[in-house]
Amino acid sequence: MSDMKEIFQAVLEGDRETTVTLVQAAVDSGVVANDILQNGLIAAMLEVGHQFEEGEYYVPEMLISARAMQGALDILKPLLVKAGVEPIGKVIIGTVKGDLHDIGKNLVAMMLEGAGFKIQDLGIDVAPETFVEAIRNDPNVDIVGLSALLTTTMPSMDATIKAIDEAGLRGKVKIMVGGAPVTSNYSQRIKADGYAPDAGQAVTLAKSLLGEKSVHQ
Ligand code: B1M
Repeated sequence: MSDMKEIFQAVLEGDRETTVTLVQAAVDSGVVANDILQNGLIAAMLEVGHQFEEGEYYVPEMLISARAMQGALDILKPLLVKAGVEPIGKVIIGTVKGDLHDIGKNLVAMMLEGAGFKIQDLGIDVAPETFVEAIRNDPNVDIVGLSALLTTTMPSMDATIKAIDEAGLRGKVKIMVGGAPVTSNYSQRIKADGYAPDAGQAVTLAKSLLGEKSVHQ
């Protein structure tokens, strides 16, 4: 557990080099990747957010902590993603327009990939029309995943779903949404097909949406 405290502290301080060294050491000594993720990295990012709310941290501090977390995720990715799995479905994922947060979205993409989904990651600040084009260009896409971390960008999820609808593509894909301010209620309000609060539950949801999709087609 002291490993976790040190990892937590290194991310909180935005010390990328120490974070990477500690995470590699924890992996080498047999600590499970998910423990490092939940108890070290995600816990630290929650604290970073808390410090920001308290006015103790500003944007630069959030940014360097995010870089430390990203360095650690590069180490964990091969452990979270199984290589050579036959794809069970295709997911297009992105952080919606106006929003630059990508750590949670990357984590969801990683876990989905680990569960056997083929992923097309459109990145951050993705406009509704970019999602529409990506769906139009790929006959094999099953699920579209929208991530938002800001209350001010949640309406971009609504706009994206409406754009997919207006393009006549709504019947072709299932849409799942997530991100810290997003709720199940909001997901229903904007007529998404499902909401997941974290990356683990995003995998369960994606599998169930894939099942629904094959039943209805
Ligand atoms: Co920003 N930020 N940020 N930030 N930031 C938050 C989100 C905030 C909650 C901090 C706070 O006040 N406590 C707050 C939002 C308040 C609100 O609207 N409710 C905030 C703010 C205000 C801002 C700015 C406006 C600050 C400013 O400029 N004044 C600005 C906005 C920029 C923009 O996007 N236009 C800003 C900028 C930034 C940085 C760029 C500095 C940096 C992001 C770097 C990056 O992502 N590469 C940053 C960071 C790091 C954070 C916090 C500290 C950490 C976010 C994170 O990575 N968490 C965050 C505080 C917090 O969240 N408590 C904060 C770890 C990650 C694993 O969790 O992303 O929640 P999360 O993802 C989870 C689930 O949400 C879910 O699964 C993931 C894994 O379990 N999930 C999905 C996510 N997407 C999903 C999709 C799914 C399903 C599940 O299906 C498709």
